[in-house]
This record gives sequence, C-alpha cells and structure tokens, in this order.
Amino acid sequence: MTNKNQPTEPVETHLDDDSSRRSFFKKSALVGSLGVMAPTMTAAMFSQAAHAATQEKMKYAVEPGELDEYYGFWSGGHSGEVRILGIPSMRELMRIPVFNTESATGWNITNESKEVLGEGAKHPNGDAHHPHMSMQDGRYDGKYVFINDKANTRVARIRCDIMKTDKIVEIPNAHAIHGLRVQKVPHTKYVFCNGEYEVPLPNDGSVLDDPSQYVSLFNAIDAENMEVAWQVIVDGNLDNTDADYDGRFVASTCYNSEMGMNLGSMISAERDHVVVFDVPAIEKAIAAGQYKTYNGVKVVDGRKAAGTNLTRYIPVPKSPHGLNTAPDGEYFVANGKLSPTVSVISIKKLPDLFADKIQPRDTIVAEPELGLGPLHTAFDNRGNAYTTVFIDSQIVKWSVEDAIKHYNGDSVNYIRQKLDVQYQPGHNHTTMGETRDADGKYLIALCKFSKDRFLPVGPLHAENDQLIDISGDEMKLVHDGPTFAEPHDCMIVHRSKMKPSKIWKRDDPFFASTVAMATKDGVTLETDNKIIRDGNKVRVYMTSVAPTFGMEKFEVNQGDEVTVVVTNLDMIEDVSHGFVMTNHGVSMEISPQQTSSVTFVADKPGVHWFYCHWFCHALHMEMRGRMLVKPA
Ligand code: K7E
Ligand code: CUA
Repeated sequence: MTNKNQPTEPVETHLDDDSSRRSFFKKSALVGSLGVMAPTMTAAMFSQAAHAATQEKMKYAVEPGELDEYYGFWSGGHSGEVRILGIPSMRELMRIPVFNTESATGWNITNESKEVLGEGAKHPNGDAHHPHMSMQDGRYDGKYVFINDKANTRVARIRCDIMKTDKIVEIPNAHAIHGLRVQKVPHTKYVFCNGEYEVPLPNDGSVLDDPSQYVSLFNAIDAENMEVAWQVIVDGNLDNTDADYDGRFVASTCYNSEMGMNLGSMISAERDHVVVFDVPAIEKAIAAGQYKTYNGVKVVDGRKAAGTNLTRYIPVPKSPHGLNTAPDGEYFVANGKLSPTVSVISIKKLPDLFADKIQPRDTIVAEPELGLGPLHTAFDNRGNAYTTVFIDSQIVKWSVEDAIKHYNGDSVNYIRQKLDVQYQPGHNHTTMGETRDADGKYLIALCKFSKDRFLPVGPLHAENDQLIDISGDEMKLVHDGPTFAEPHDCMIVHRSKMKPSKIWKRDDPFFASTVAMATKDGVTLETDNKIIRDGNKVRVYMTSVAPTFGMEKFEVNQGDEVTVVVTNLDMIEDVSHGFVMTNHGVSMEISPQQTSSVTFVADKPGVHWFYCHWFCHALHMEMRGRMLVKPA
C-alpha cells in the first residue's frame, strides 16, 4: 500500500531551494489559488480577496489577552505527560507531569509526587495514550482526567482543580494498559481500561512459553479510591474501549483473537471481534462470589468457554482498532484498521444479544467503507461521524443514518467529505464529542507525521495537531500545531465546565503527609523556620515570601539525610517560588500557599547554595541561601 502524501524516499530539505519552496506553497490552498488567479486579477479584486482571507483567518484568532473557548487535554504519548491546550488558539497552556520525571515542578523528585507515584517512582518513563474526563449523566463534570500508561501498566488521575496528578495505580495481572474510558452514566463510578498484551495468570514464572495459557484482562477501576474493582478474563487481546450512555455496556476491540505471538499469526484470521461487557451482570457475579482472587483482585471469567452472561463477542473484519460511542447513545463504532470499513453496532440490540434472542452479527447495522486504515471516529451533534484514515492521511466525514440506509440496500451516498490532513492521523476528537454535549464546532486531527509542514529540526520531526472547523457543511483545516512526542489523543471540554483553583488551599490533601510530619515535629509551617534533627535525619522547615526564603543558611553534617520543606506564604496569584539545591539533583515548585518537600543526602562537604528557580520578583536572583555541610 502506498501513500500519496508521504513519500518514503529520503527528502533533503533546502529552504532556499526554489523547487521545495514551490511544493511547500502548493500545500497552502490560499497561496495556491491566488497564485493561479493573480494574472487575471485587478488590484481591487486582489485586495478584496486578501481582505476576505484575513477575515476568515480572524474567525479563529484568539487575540492577545483573549481567552480560549475550550480546554484541550492532550496525552503526551511516550513523553509520559499530559498537556493543556487552549482551543481554538492551539496555544499550549500547561504541562502536567504524570508518568515522567520533570524538573521545573519537581515531579518524581519531591516527596509529595513520590507519594503519588508510589512504587512507580522507580519508573522514570510512561506512555500516556488516552485522557478522559469524569462525567455525570454523560456530561463532563470538570473533576478528574484519567489516563493510562501503556509502558508500565498504570492508570493515573489528575485533579482538575489543581491540575496535578493525585493518584496512580499499577494494575496487577494485566499487561500494558491501553484503551481507557470512563463510565458515563449515571456517573463515573468506574474507569474502564484494557490490558493489551497476553500473559499467564498469574504471571509469576510458573508458565512461560505456553501461549495457550495466556490471557488479556478487562479492568474496572474505582474512580474515587483508584483501586482495581474487578477484572474480566477475555478471549483474545484487548485494544480500545468505550462505554454506553445507559451505564450497562462497555465495548472493546480485539485485534489478536488468534492469540498469535508474532505479526503473521496476529493478522491471520479474516475476522477478529468486539467484546461487549455487561457491567451490572459482572457486579452481580462478583456479589455472588463467582470470582477468583489473583494478587488481591477479584477476577471473573468472561471467555466464551466459561458460558457466563458477562460478555458477548461480535465478529468484525480483521484487526479493528478504535472503539467510539456516538453521543446520541445509539451506536458503538469499531474502526477497521486493516479493513477499509468501520462496523456500526446498535447498542439498543445488545440486550437481545445478551438474552440470546439474536446472533452477534444481527447487532451490526452498518459497515461503511471509508478509506485505507480507519483508526478512530469522532462525532458532531448533527448525526455525522469523522473517521481518521491513517494510510490515506484523511479525515472522512460520513452520515451514520445514511450508512445504515446503505447497509439496508438503499444506494444513498453516506460520505459527506474527505479532507486531507498532514499526515497519518491516529486519533481525532471533536469539541465535547464524547459526551451528550457534543457541539460540532471543532475537530482536532492528531497527525503522526508533519514532513514539510514546519521548519526542519533534525531527524526527529515535530508531529502535527491540526485544527479543523466542522461547524459548516464543509470541514475546513484552519491551523497547524507542531507538537513534541506524541500527539496521541486528546479530549476537549468547554471552559464553562472547569473551575481550576488560582492558589492552593492550606488544607489540600496533596501535601497533607508533609503537614502531618511537621505537626509531629511541633512545627507550624506558616510561621516557623526551624531545623529538627532526628539522628542523621535532618528536617529543615522554611517559609518563602518573594524574594526571600525564611532561612538564609542551615548547617548539616556530611552524610545526613536532609529533608527540606518549603511553605510559600505568598497569596498573590502566579507568584510561584522554586527550590533548587545546587549540585544535588534537587528542584521543586512551591506555588502560592503550597508546601513542598524534598529529601536528599548531603554527601559533599562544603558550601552549597540553594536558590529559587521560578522567576518571582525583581530580586529573584538574590532569592538564595546556603547549606553548610560539615565534613564527616
Ligand atoms: Cu489509536 Cu493507543 Cu489510542 Cu494509538 S491508540 S493512534
Ligand atoms: Cu522566588 Cu524566584
């Protein structure tokens, strides 16, 4: 299969070379059409056209000082973080470290972040794919964003008031958590996620090279306490997932029903499947004790051979990928990947499937053919679906209703438009499109390649998040947004749903353990600057008010384990301080009214300056002090 947009031969880019510039400009519809028309245009016509083009562009401009209409939460892929972008400006507003180590905020350096990371603090990496916000009755509630870590089989929760990760759970038994979505209705009690890879259960070394004993697990995590509520053993592996709008069904794609251990065997069968889970039936089975416990988790058997009523398997063309629920709650859409089609599954028919009144294939109500490599589908509020086709490098807009008519023998054309994107889109996402509030305004295409769209920056290229206006009859590409690894997935929430804090509250649970430690030491964090010695452990408590730390020096012995606790007494929004201990690999953020702490060993005798690394004041450079280390 070839790709017309993405030549595979190496291309040398010379910015001053005319031919490459011409091909670059050809990509721009505006310049391209003006270039052709210019000779026959009068000056007046030209200025009118230019004016119209400027007006068109202004529609999407967010002027300096103006605020965006939407928050976009972007998964940072293998950077392990989450980013917040404003939409439509596509400006990056914030980075939220999650599974990575981050030096500006001190993530995986401070004691507070290490407490969140737990055992996972030993993993400096992550692979964050699917960010999804908690919901009430199928609508975003602005409370949490959940995200998976495929690299280390974890799920994290971000608190949307402080925009910090506050819980991370490592999922036992499963291997490589991939697809993740939340329960939409009646509210997000569970976060659902898929173990993508197949391993023995338990994976303790007693079974090794015997794939007949491997399984994949579907997981439900309690969204409040972030513990695994239960797991379901399935046939085949699991890829992506989504939930319905009734609180009963969740569906996942499986691309390796063969349980193959290499590429050839994974793609050998003509059909794989979508597995549908009946959540209340699973809860009932657990309540009735029909489970086995592995590594402390209740596991039920949803394989066909188990003959339970917990799951049903719907065959679909081979190796499906994305699984998306239409916002009207009517359909699950499974995206074909190796098939040019997507399979539309009627959620209304699923109760009959579970009651064995109909066959699995009877739940499929359409199979529109969209192009090469359909991966993910997004929706507007007018009955249209938007599917990324990876190999064709396009977004295909299609009518769900017409696709159903076509499947029933009507010769209607269900394709509304195919739009080139640059290039190779994986996910796409519409504004509010995974909720009942889908508003059909914007679509983001998250493209894995960007060759020739941006200034070259070395062999590792930027990737490309493209903003598409979908409010009219035609999709219009309106913005290119270069991005660092990786434009994986995003979710877009209207700003009216969000209520982030502007400064910390002193009783925030994020630093409650540190407050408890201070209380035990008899220290009042808001007033005291004190050193507590406890054997060779030294706790240094200090305040900070721009531009000074409450302590200009402290003395310890070489080899002491030193914990520095800083409380930022500033009340002024945006006056964050930092704390860096020079030459000790120590840095952390202390935002207004926050307490942060860090522990390190003072292993080098001599004078070591500590300083504030968040610019806070005209005398920020002077915001520093000394640690005096007496030789052992
Ligand atoms: Cu399509 Cu990890 Cu969301 Cu990749 S999965 S694209
Ligand atoms: Cu405090 Cu810079």
